[in-house]
Amino acid sequence: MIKISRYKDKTVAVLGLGLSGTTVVKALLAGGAHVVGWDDNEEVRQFTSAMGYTVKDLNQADNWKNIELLVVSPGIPYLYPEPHPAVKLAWNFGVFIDNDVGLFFRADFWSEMENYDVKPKIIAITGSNGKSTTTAMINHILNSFGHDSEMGGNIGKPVLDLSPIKNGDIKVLELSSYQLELASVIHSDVSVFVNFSKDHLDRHGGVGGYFAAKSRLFDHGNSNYNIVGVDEPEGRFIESKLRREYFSNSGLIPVSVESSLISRDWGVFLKKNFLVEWKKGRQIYSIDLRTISNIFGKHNKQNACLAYATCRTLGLAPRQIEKSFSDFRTLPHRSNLVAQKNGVDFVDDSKATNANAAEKSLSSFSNIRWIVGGIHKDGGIESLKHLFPKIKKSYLIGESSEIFSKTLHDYPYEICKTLIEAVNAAHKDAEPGDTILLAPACASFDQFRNFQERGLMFCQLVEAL
Ligand code: UMA
Ligand code: ADP
Repeated sequence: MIKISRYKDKTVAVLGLGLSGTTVVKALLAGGAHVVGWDDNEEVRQFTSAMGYTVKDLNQADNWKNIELLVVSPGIPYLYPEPHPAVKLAWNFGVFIDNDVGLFFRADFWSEMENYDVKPKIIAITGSNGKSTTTAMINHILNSFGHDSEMGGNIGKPVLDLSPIKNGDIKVLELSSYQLELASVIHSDVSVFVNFSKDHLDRHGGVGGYFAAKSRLFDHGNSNYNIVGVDEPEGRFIESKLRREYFSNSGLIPVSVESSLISRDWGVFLKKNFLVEWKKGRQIYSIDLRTISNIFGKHNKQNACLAYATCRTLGLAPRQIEKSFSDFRTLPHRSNLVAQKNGVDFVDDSKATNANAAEKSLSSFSNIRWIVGGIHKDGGIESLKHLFPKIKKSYLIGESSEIFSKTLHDYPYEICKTLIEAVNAAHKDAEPGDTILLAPACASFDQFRNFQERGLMFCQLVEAL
């Protein structure tokens, strides 16, 4: 755990006591702060009550005396669709607001950098889809080179839960739009922009707000190196902005899986399934990604190109990066083949929580029986219409069933309501050669605690067939 000492003897309020909130409480208590905590869920308050913080309802103005700082959890609405009442009170009382990421970048070790022989490094990754996989790949490559590298952030380990920074450490941080929106300070040695598609629009007041939150990582002066996926206009906008601000290309590596970047000083791109590193008008190295089974689909090749480019800025050798790709293990619930029964493949892509992510797995398989639905995002599955002809049948679950049935109306579908019904129905219909694919294109919260629970239940149901 990373201790936060700058609030010693001061009172800090922590809103939301989930993974990040409880870690903030521990980090502040260890640093000698008085911590006032609140979660709107009573069960959570009871569950965490032994941690040593004082429970106070932060929705009540009377409870705001002497509070120096409010730390807000990423899942709590800050501005849109409606600011949380405690956030409004903090604004009214002029209380400084931050989150765990801002506290991480304000921790003591930043002022002690000159004491390290080998300066610790931070790599920060954001984007719409592929953040976790890219984060895990970078961390894997660094560890296989013998670096002391650790990953955290949105990937599931709160940043303050990482081990204290030591000489030569590398921390690889996945940062979501929720985290970037609010962090008081952000700076990294290498920043990575994976890609961009619409997500979380309700929380950011639309696509502009969502992009503004993500692009905070690329504010002038935040990073020494920037690795930017340029296959969407938003990536090209960031690339152009950085080039303009620095009057130089030296710290910038654009990455593409759609076009050859031979016009750039330095670029990494995909050409006929080969990863190509291009620098100063010549090819430096290439890797045949067809031979690496864990890097399947164009989306994973995009993640591999970004991870490769990131590691090159740290001076790692191309041949060694290539070698470590081959023993990279994909994270659970990201297009994993979980079983093969009677010639039918079962694939768990529970992490496909939006249409863009689901598109990648629908494109990667054939003879698909698609389990889809939950809490749908803006635009639903309209953008996937071009893939409907290749889907044998869709099995609709969750809140979105009715609206998705309208989008799918000319194609075979069945409303199943629950995951259990969907797995059973798809299994009953399936023929050898089919793939039963859970790629919901939706958030899970109508029926599950999170995407992990949804994915685990799918695996259990499949095992029991
Ligand atoms: N709560 C309130 N009031 C509210 C809303 C929530 O009190 O109005 C409370 C809940 O009762 C709950 C707590 O807040 O007890 C939950 O806080 P949280 O939603 O911020 O969740 P954490 O457990 O702290 O997990 C967060 C991230 N969650 C979200 O951003 C929603 C995790 O990302 C992250 O792994 C973790 O911090 C560690 O950094 C998850 C996620 O879904 C995986 N991220 C989104 C995504 O990837 O799309 C952005
Ligand atoms: P994130 O952390 O951004 O949600 P993950 O690596 O966890 O990303 O992958 C989430 C889902 O998105 C996976 O289920 C996969 O199908 C899809 N995906 C992975 N990488 C990419 C990518 N580069 N582009 C688009 N979709 C991707």
